[in-house]
Amino acid sequence: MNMAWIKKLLNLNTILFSLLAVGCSYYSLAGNLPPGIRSVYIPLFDNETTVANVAETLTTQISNQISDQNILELVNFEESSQSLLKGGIISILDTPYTFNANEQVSDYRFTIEIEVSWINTLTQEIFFEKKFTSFGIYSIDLDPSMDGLDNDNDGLIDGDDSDEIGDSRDLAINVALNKIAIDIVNEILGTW
Ligand SMILES: [Ca+2]
Ligand SMILES: [Ca+2]
Repeated sequence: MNMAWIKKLLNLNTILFSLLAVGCSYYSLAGNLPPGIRSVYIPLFDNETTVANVAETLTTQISNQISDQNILELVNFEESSQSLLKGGIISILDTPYTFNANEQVSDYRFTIEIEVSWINTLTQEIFFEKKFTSFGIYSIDLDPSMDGLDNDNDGLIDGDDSDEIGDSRDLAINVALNKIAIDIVNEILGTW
């Protein structure tokens, strides 16, 4: 590698580092949450992609996680809620993941990126504003019950896992959305 390249790389690193630093100071809204945030209103997530129904499923999954974990009371109107959790789907991608012996794609990876903010409705203070990414793997030829993949990453494969049934892409989407809902709930808990 010649010096010019090394210099370029160093410059790139500096830029990346600065970006990260800016990102951190922007996102690091630590400090203590004002006490008394007990409720949340979650409007339907925006969908900037052309993939149908994902925003609805995502919003439901997040609401279910919050209610299952019993961390905040779900409220139907922003006016009567102490906080607002809103967001949107930025991108959805289906990309080749593994290839067979003939160099044809055998498994695809479904990737979703979303942006979420959690806001105090009274003061407009932003508790966090963050991007989340999640994915699920699916076979295009085989049913999830016989694709040799641990589709939902729970350690059980195919016939040993009663969850690995149905349309393989739908399953991958559900797995990805469920994972992202858990990440968001953890982020909310981490803010405390
Ligand atoms: Ca499994
Ligand atoms: Ca499977």
